Amino acid sequence: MSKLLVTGAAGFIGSNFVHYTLKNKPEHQITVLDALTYAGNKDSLKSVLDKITFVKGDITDSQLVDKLVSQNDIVVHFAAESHNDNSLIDQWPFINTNIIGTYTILQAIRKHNKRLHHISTDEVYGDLELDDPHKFTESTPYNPSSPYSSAKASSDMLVRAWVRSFGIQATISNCSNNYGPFQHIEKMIPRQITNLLTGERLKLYGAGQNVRDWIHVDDHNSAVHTILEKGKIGETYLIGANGEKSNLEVFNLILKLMGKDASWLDHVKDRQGHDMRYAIDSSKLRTELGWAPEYTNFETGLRDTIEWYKNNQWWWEPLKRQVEEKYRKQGQ
Ligand code: NAD
Ligand code: TDX
Repeated sequence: MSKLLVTGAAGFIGSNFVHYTLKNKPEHQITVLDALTYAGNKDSLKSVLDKITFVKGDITDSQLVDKLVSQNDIVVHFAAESHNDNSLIDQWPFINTNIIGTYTILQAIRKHNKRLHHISTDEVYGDLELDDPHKFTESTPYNPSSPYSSAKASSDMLVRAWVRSFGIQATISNCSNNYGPFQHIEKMIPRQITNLLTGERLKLYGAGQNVRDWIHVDDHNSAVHTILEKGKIGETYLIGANGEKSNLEVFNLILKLMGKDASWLDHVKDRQGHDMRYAIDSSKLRTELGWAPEYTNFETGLRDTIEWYKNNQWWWEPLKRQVEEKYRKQGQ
């Protein structure tokens, strides 16, 4: 049994991590630390609030972080500003949360000699050409493109430096694009599903050739547990499920699964500095730690996700008008 402090667990992946852990690893005790920013929603944990401790607070609050870290065994650090489009408009929250917040956690981990698992992204590696035969590996040089990914890259560098200089017990994982329930409707897949559910058309950036490497959120979280149990301190593990798809392919699949034709698709303004392609080689995690994904059929996972948004309108509907208003102002 371990006492887990999970940061950012009112968000998409963190809330799924809590549900996954309670179901599959019930021996752990969970405390959540989340600032409930625009991206956090306590309702994502509504069904399990009696089984966890929920603390509303900021990861840059050093006194609070120090206290919570001292009371727990392991910190699983999901909290971040996570949306690339937002990082092109206002950079400070990304610098503050992703860099200063991670620094604050590192200082507490160091002081109390606790274990940290730092959640990061494949975007730290920059992007690949569409015809590049290589995928990202743990030794690919960092080359982030956006304010979001450069702030995440900075946080990874801090973790590595604290391991090397101060010997803290930390691991890092860099995962590809997640999909599944409880994802904020600003993100590509839930935005398109909820557009169709509210009679709006799909909004594809540019020509839609950009490729993302999709993984179901439960597979990301099973990999995080594998690293917590078997990962080697100081190591980085890439998490991916061989799910490369162009955005246009994903949009066409959403149209098909929701019974609409191509007239429901709009091409809108492209993202500034838009990364072309991400692709993960997760051999290290698979061969050294024995992990494998369970959701190997993207269409099935996407169909389940569509069903979830259909059945949980209460969760996303209050946000929809405001999110679309923001995109409309950006020409997207
Ligand atoms: P999200 O935006 O859905 O959730 C982020 C959560 O962090 C929210 O609940 C928010 O309230 C909280 N938070 C933000 N700033 C905070 C602060 N200063 N103090 C405390 N809490 C704060 O993000 P997500 O998509 O669940 O991503 C979680 C993590 O996984 C991030 O570190 C992200 O970089 C990483 N990641 C995401 C993906 C993806 O596809 N979504 C892929 C790879 C890695
Ligand atoms: O309406 C849209 N139309 C569209 O074509 C939106 C919101 C996005 N897109 C495109 C941009 C990207 O090529 O879809 C792709 C995916 O976009 P996002 O959902 O914004 O994700 P991305 O920028 O790839 O980043 C995500 O995966 C890596 C997460 O938001 C990050 O937190 C994670 O690190």
